[in-house]
Amino acid sequence: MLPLLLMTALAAEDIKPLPPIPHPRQLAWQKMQQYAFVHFGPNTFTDVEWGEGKEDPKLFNPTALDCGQWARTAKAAGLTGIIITAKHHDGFCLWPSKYSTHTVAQSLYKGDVLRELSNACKKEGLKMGVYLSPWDRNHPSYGTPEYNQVFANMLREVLTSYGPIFEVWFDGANGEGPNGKKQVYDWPLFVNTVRKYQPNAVIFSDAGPDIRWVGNESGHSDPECWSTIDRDRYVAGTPLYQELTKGKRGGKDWVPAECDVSIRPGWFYHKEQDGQVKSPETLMKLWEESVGQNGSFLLNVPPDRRGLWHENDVMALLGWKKLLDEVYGKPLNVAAAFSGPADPGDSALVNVTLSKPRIFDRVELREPIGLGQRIAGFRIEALVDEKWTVLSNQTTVGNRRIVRVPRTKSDRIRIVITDSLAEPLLTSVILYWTGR
Ligand code: FUL
Repeated sequence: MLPLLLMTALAAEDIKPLPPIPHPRQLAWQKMQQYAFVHFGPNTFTDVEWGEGKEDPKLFNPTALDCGQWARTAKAAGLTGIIITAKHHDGFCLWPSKYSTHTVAQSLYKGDVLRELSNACKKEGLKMGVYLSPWDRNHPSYGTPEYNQVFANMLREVLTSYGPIFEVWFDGANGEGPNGKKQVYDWPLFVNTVRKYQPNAVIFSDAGPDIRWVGNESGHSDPECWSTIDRDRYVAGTPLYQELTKGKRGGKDWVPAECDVSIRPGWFYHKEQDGQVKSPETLMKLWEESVGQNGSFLLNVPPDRRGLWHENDVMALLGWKKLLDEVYGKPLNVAAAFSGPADPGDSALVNVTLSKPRIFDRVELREPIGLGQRIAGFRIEALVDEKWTVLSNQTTVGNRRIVRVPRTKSDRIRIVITDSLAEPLLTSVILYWTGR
């Protein structure tokens, strides 16, 4: 076993990276951890999940739209950005696009929702992202080569008018348009358009290129979760999506996972789901299984017909933040508690010594992912009644890995690395008590 290196003991420039490694835009994105998704559009007013594109644009008529309310709540809940459905499958544009006649400009609400959101995010210090569905059930050119340029033009409008965009979310769905034809998407054109106008934005789809769908819409990755895949194996809308949950050990490309889920059963607001908002406890569990499993957490909170986040959703978000603060805001140790990189004779081991025995039930590990994802197997042990007891056997670490362990009281914990693609590196081992 190669020696385990503690980043506290070594300067990063002394360590050889293990390719592939993240691009700076991917590293910046990974730091955002949890952010909001907003599904909003004609579907909010027609009570469906997938509009047909034939809806009268006048139906879109929020009575009290306040993106500031979303942004203030998101900020208070610890979310770091908001990604909005600028255009869903029905083709309706939440901005007054010059390339469509199915937009806010034709609705009773005459404003520009993207402008409102951009101003609100700036005010609260949140980042803004956009979802644009290439599938368009309204646009007359959909299903012809001309549509690819229309979509690129729409992208350009959105990417040049509202300030920095941190993520562009491409939905993989590819159905029929108004003329009954499917579109052959020009992905290189779409990707180049984003790179040209927002080079710092990460591009999401089933197949990346920057970040990948996690293969489910339930908001979690797998305990074994690699930030690497072989990208050329996938296309947007891939039938191999189940592989995306774990990613691939030793994959050629750095394409980390984003875990999307809605706070309600639907992506869009439906009044009858007001009683089905996920509880703070559920949100906490999903956060642990996404951010705490080497992914990011994209939580959808759909505005209602007023154009506001519903009171029940706001309560759930703030309740979740309270739980996060109570537990993850109060680690039981600090990184300085490391006793050193090695015990003689078993070099792949980190000792954590606490000043006094503490009760804990979560152990968090972090790898310095800028140098590649390395650890492929580890064991968590604690000294209990003078015996080293195994609390958990796991595989990957990545950016953040939060491991649920049995309630344990101890002042000595050790991490034994059992498998690694290169010299294993850890920046932190942190203990928490959740009582759950
Ligand atoms: C899916 C879409 O079809 C849903 O309507 C929703 O937008 C979800 C996030 O992605 O592919």
